[in-house]
Amino acid sequence: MSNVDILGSRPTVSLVLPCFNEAKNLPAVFAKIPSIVTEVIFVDGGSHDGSVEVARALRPNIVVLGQEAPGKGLALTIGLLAATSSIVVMADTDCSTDLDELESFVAALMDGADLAKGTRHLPPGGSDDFTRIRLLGNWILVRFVNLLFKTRWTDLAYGYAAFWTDTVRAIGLGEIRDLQHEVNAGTSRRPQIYGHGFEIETLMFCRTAHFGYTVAEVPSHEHLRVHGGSNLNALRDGLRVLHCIFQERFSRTAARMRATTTLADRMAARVAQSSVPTSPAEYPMADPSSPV
Ligand SMILES: Nc1nc2c(ncn2[C@@H]2O[C@H](COP(=O)(O)OP(=O)(O)O)[C@@H](O)[C@H]2O)c(=O)[nH]1
Ligand SMILES: [Mg+2]
Repeated sequence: MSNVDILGSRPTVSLVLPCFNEAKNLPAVFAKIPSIVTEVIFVDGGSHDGSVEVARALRPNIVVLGQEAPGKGLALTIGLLAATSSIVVMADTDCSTDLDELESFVAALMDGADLAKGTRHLPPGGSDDFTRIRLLGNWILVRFVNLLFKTRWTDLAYGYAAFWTDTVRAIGLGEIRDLQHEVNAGTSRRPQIYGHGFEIETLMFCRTAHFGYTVAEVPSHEHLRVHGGSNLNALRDGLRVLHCIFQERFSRTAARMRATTTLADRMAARVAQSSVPTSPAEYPMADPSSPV
């Protein structure tokens, strides 16, 4: 039975946009949000350039959430778990991920995948943003993953992807998100907690594959960010990704989580579609004066 049989031919789509100081990039990003998107969830990491006000002006019915501690990973877990549609797509707000491609991610889910992850290494995909170190690091990390998880992926740490919302809820992202309550917020821009940094894509993709779900790769072209600079440090964040790969493959927590439900249980949950989404009110906007 395909996902079209289960959920009909017109799924609802939420788009999650993590943002830290991207006010100048937002008009171009929002202009490309396709009409298939029914809900936009904007997770702000304490921007001090007016990003939230710009986002609200561009799309008045946007859902704006905040985060108590820094990190793209924390932002994505908050946003993905708040999605109320049957499909949720995540993309960046620096103009690097092209929202014109969004429907091809949705199509891959309708064709039977549980996760559609973007790849810059299958034609007509590509990247204008690969430095030598990023290219080499990504190449090595993909090979580690393919070896340990028996996958045949061509890309790893790329933040454009689409999930069935129940898949997001089944892979334990709530636990990752809630670790934020242990942190003393506001001390540095560097996320301290597992899953809260740029390793989040690796965590989600490896976990989805390890849990037995079907993962498809969708060719995607990564553009250069238009304004501002990257928040990623290739060496520091590359090491976090490497640690994450081993953690997801060998840790007892990962094994326990996999044992908790079977794939059949999780597919039944998709049919029931009865999960109650996290209330956005739980993640109010951070105090703009706090030095997140
Ligand atoms: N909410 C939130 N978004 C973030 C944070 N760090 C980065 N982002 C966003 O995540 C996306 C990717 O970050 P970027 O710095 O471009 O990393 P790169 O694409 O790997 O160079 C961008 O849209 C950023 O605005 C954060 O701590 N919180
Ligand atoms: Mg970027």
